[in-house]
Amino acid sequence: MVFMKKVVTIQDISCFGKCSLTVALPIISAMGIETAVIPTAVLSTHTGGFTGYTFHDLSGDIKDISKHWQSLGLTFDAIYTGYLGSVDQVQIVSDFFDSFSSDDNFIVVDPVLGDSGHLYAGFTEEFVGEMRKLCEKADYILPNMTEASFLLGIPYNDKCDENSAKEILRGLAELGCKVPVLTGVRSGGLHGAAAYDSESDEFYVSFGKHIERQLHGTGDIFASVFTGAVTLGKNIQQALDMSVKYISDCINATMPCLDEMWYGSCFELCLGKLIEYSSNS
Ligand code: PXL
Repeated sequence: MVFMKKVVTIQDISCFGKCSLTVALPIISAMGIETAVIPTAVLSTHTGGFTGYTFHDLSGDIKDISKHWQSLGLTFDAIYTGYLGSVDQVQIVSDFFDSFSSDDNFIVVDPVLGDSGHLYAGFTEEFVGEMRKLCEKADYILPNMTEASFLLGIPYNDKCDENSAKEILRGLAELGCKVPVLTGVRSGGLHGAAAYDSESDEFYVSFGKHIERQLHGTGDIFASVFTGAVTLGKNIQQALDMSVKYISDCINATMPCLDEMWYGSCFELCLGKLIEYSSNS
């Protein structure tokens, strides 16, 4: 009998725009992992560049889903959260952690707050404070440079090298999570991510190709692959390498249609490679 690994991911559905659940679900499933979802809100598009989008809050449903799942005795190997829409919602997700976390699973918080030095539309300092508290409960957090700067109250640095990354990672670990992972780290002409295991005091880095253009949704892709990789039993270095490699594949696939694809990336074209990476141990 084959026991499949099982992840639950809690984030919004942006109906158009290739981010959050519409990215996490195909990616984690392609890695051979059962993927349960809790949609936190339904938006007509994501908020990063579209205007006039709709937003339907599903905060109340999260509690009901959680109650039903507890009555069924459901358990998960990993709990992974992304974009959350309000302060209340962060608190509800925090309660979900209390109900579903155990010694046998781990929590990944992607503290989605902003990009390029700015908060996403609708986010406030109060929301940042709440997200900081959620990070305390996580085993892994996966901020980009913008999110790290808001979480730590430090200036945004868009050319963060390995040494600065180490300092930021130590600061992020002080928020209370075990393994902070920082994306958007630069090394010469390369771009990648760095991680810090606060229990063993070890740092890890992985780099791929740098492109000057920002591709929307790559943070969600990175977080989904990283979560999947750790769920499959990969160590931190392997999970970083797999995530950075897949992001590189996505960038390469998107290059020919960058102007048309301003709102996302062509990650679908690379799912075959991800299946290969996940099955090679
Ligand atoms: O990619 C992160 C993200 C997720 N969900 C929504 C967003 C964004 C970023 O803009 O707007 C709704």
